[in-house]
Amino acid sequence: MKDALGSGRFGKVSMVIEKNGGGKFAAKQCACRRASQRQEFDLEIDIMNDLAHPKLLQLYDVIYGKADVTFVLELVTGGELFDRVCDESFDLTEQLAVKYIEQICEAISYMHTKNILHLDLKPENILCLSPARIDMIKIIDFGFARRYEPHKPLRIMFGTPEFVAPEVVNFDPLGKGTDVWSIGVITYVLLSGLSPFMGDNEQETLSNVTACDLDFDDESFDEISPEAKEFITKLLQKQERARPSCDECLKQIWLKKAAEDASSHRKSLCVAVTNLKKFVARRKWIRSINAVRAVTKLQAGLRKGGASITTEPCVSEAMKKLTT
Ligand code: PIT
Repeated sequence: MKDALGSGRFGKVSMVIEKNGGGKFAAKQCACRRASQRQEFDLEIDIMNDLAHPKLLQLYDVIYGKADVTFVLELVTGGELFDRVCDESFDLTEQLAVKYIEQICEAISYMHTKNILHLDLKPENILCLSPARIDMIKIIDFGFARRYEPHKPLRIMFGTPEFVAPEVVNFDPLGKGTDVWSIGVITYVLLSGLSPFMGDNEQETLSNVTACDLDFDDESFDEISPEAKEFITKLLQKQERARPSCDECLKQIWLKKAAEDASSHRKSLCVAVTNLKKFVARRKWIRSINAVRAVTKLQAGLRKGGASITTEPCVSEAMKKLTT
C-alpha cells in the first residue's frame, strides 16, 4: 500500500504496488458484511468485467476478505477533472471543454452499445489520466451502473440530486437518455460554474429538476457560444426519449465547430472559472457532510453489532475531513 488517492461513497482508494513485478494499481477497499452488499459488489464486478474502453477505468482483480472486498483497478494520477480545471495555471477554453465532453460521450456511447447505463455521472467521477495528460479523462465508479433491457422498465431512485434526470426523481423508467441528461448538467457546470437546478435544499433541487426550467441568463454565459447553449438545451430535455443518443451528441454543431476551429488554429475564449471554484468547494463540503452522515449511520449499526468503530477506514477518513 502506498499513498491514498481519495475516498468517497465507495470507500477508500489507495495506490498499491504489486509485490512481484512492481506494477502500480489503484485499490478500492470496501466494507462488505451483509449479503446484500456482496450482491451489489458482484453486480459492479460483473459490469466492470464487461467494459474495456480507454476512457473507462479498468478492473484487474478482486480480492475477497472476510468482511471486505478490494477492487484492483487501473491507476490514474491526474486527480478530479474539475480540480484540475480550477488550478491557477490552467486556462479552460470552450475547445478544451468540447474535448472533455467528447471523451465522456465516447465512453458512455460504448457503455450504451453494451446496454449498460452508468447512472452516476457527475464531476467527481471524471478523473484526469495523469498530471502530464490533463486533457485525457477516465470515468470511474460503476457502483450504480445497471444493465438495461429495452422491454423491461428499469426504475431506480438514487444518484446525486443536482445531476439526476427528471425520470429518476419521478421514479419513471430510465434509459440511455438518463446518462445523457447528466452529461448536459456536467457541460453546463463546466462552462459556467453554475449548477442549473441547484435549490436551497435537496427538495428544492429535485423540484427544479422535474420542472426542467433551464436558463442561460447569468452573466457567466455572456461569452459562451450559442452552439454550446444549443448543445446543453438538447441534452436537458424533460422527455428521456427526446434527448440525443451519445452518438448523436458527438455529431452536434458545438463539437464539430470546435474541431474545425482547432484544426485551423483558431483559439476560443477562456471560460471564467471563478464560479467553478465555488462549485468545487461546495461539492467538497457536501461530500464531507455525507461522509459524516455515513459515520453516524455506521456508529448506530456498530453499536448494535458490538464491533469497534476505530477500525473503520471511512470513519477516520471522515473525521480527518471534518477537522481540515
Ligand atoms: C484511481 C485513482 C483515483 C480514484 C480511483 C481510481 C477510484 C476508482 C473507483 C472505481 C470504482 C468505484 C469507485 C471508485 O465504484 O484517484 O486510479 O469502480
